[in-house]
Amino acid sequence: MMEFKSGTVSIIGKPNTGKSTLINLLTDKRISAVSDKPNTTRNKILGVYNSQDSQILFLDTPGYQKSNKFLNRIMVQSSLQAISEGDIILLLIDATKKILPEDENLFKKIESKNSIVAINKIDLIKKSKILNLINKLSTEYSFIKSFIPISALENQGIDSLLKEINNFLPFNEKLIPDDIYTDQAEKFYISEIIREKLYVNLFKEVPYRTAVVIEEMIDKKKIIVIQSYIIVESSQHKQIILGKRGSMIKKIGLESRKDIQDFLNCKVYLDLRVKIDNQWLKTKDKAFNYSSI
Ligand SMILES: Nc1nc2c(ncn2[C@@H]2O[C@H](COP(=O)(O)OP(=O)(O)OP(=O)(O)O)[C@@H](O)[C@H]2O)c(=O)[nH]1
Ligand SMILES: [Mg+2]
Repeated sequence: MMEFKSGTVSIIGKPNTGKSTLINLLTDKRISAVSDKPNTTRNKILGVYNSQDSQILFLDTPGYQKSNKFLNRIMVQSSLQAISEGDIILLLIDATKKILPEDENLFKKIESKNSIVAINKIDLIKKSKILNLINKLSTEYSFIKSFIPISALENQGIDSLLKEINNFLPFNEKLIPDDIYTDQAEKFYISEIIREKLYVNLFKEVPYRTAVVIEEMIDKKKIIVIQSYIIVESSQHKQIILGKRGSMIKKIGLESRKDIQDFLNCKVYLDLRVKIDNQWLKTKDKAFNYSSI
């Protein structure tokens, strides 16, 4: 019999490189919010991949970007923590973007680990460009174990990626039972679904200045009633989220309810309200409380 392997793989990278898209694909679940806006993910999020001979605990992380704001500092901290927790580091790079001098910082952070680089979004560029990029990076960062071209959106290169991860996984027992695919409370994932809809539907700075709180979930046998709040800083932002005659909150509520129902596999009544708290991004404790798990 083949020996079982298991371990933790931390997915890190700059904002918008496709980390959450990849973890959702790998775990076959919609566990992490995805949007076309950078800095969508705010927390370290676990998703479990099970196969016959391995179990991989993937950690999705907030895009790595230095900033002095409370919220961004909390986000960077959780990325750094994920680097220290990973048996393997999977650094995601967006194939369509230039590698900048400041990116070296991120490579430096993973130099002492078993690190693999996945070049994502290859569906958007020419093969020759991908090869050039791999040549350049492998010369510059020779400590990287391998470079794998992938498309998380179109499910390309994922088998090669899993094979490469498997090479570096330690021989180990199963870490968690098969039916558990995450370590977070349901409430957290439900708040992530609503946050995703805010990012997808709202523009400019508005989604960045919101948080979502799930106050209560009541199981009424045939339906789950969820009481939730979108926290905003100002009445202007509240108006934007409500939209003309409530049309925007209605859209966000409908889209969220559909995904929450799929997630919980149960009918849901979603009570979604907007609450103003003009201090939430200005107070360290509040930014932490509304954003941490
Ligand atoms: N064309 C293409 N788009 C992709 C691919 N992977 C992700 N995207 C898109 O890239 C955008 C960002 O994806 P996310 O998964 O939210 O990226 P992220 O790295 O988690 O971003 P943050 O949480 O903000 O750090 C979304 O619009 C995705 O649909 C890919 O392989 N190809
Ligand atoms: Mg993300």
